[in-house]
Amino acid sequence: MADFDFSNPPIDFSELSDSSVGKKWEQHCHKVFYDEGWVRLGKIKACFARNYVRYYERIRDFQTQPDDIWVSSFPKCGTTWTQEMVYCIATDLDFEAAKIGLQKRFPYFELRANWSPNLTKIIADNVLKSNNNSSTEDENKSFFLNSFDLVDHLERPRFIKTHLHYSLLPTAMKNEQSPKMIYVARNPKDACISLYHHFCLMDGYGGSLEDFVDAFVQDTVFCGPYWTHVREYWEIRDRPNVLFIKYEDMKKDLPSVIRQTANFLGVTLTEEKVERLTEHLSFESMRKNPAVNYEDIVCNMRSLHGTFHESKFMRKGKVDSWKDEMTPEMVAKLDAWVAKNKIMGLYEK
Ligand code: PPS
Repeated sequence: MADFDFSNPPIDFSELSDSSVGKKWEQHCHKVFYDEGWVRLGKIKACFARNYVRYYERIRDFQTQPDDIWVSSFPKCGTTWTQEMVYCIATDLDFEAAKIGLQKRFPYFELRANWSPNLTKIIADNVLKSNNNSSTEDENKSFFLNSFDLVDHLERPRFIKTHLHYSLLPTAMKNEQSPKMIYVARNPKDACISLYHHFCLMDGYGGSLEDFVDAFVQDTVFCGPYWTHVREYWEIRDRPNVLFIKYEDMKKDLPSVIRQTANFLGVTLTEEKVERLTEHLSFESMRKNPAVNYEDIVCNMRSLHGTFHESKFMRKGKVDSWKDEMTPEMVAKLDAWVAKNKIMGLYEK
């Protein structure tokens, strides 16, 4: 992989640093995490770390199993919440099994492609070796080092998380006979503020919120463009193997979304179980649950980038938290961008 030929890539890509906002984004990203810089991939110009080009074919040709269950989302849109809901429903509320870290029982498929070979080496040499607790080490090793291998070797049914745009998914995920997939969407302003804090906390992003909003509306953030991401899944929402849900609906009426998801997965839940699961999935409960709150991973990430950002993975867990921090100028930029791109029927009537 280290001698990969970028002059003859399996997918077209261009440099993110070709635009001034893209260049600024790269400057604010921590060099330990993004030493190879960023690219725009394919026709949709998806914004990823350069390492994705190396893994493009491995992702495209990935073999699915008919009973796989995938959860997909633009980052920070309720992925973890949805994963835990799906896992608990599919296992008929096996809370004992759910004590294992979510990253192990429901791994992040393309994580390996996020991190450059250099970062993977640093993690292998430092983070994992310095972990005294050997069970944590076992649990985290494959998660950190090779997500594709981890997913390949999961027991069936496999639970798989992805942030890939629909058009970048494995070919085997792209038809009505593909495994079941639940997509969770969140309004773009909350996704933006949550991703900003995530990038500062986990990846040592050094820009201001203002810089981040500029990058977000110009689609030069991790996993951008936001609208293409949501639109591609919105267009396939009626396929029998796809369920499209919204973070805001989970906040408003979680029991209903639990029932809808159970129905989609072909599981019958008693009302008592719906109630127990609603409690298990409450923000307060998930915030203190070490199997899903990622506090161990935050700790590892902090030790890598060495900066301290006052936040948590389970940060606010509410709708419209952008109102707490965004200035009228930032909101105006986002509103103009929303007006240009909005998807009728999703957040707009
Ligand atoms: S990631 O890194 O992309 O997988 O992040 P993701 O899980 O998609 O999104 C994290 C945000 O979801 C919030 N969250 C919840 N909100 C309400 N209830 C529950 N149970 C819950 N679990 C996670 C989490 O707090 C992040 O949102 P913000 O707005 O940052 O708080």
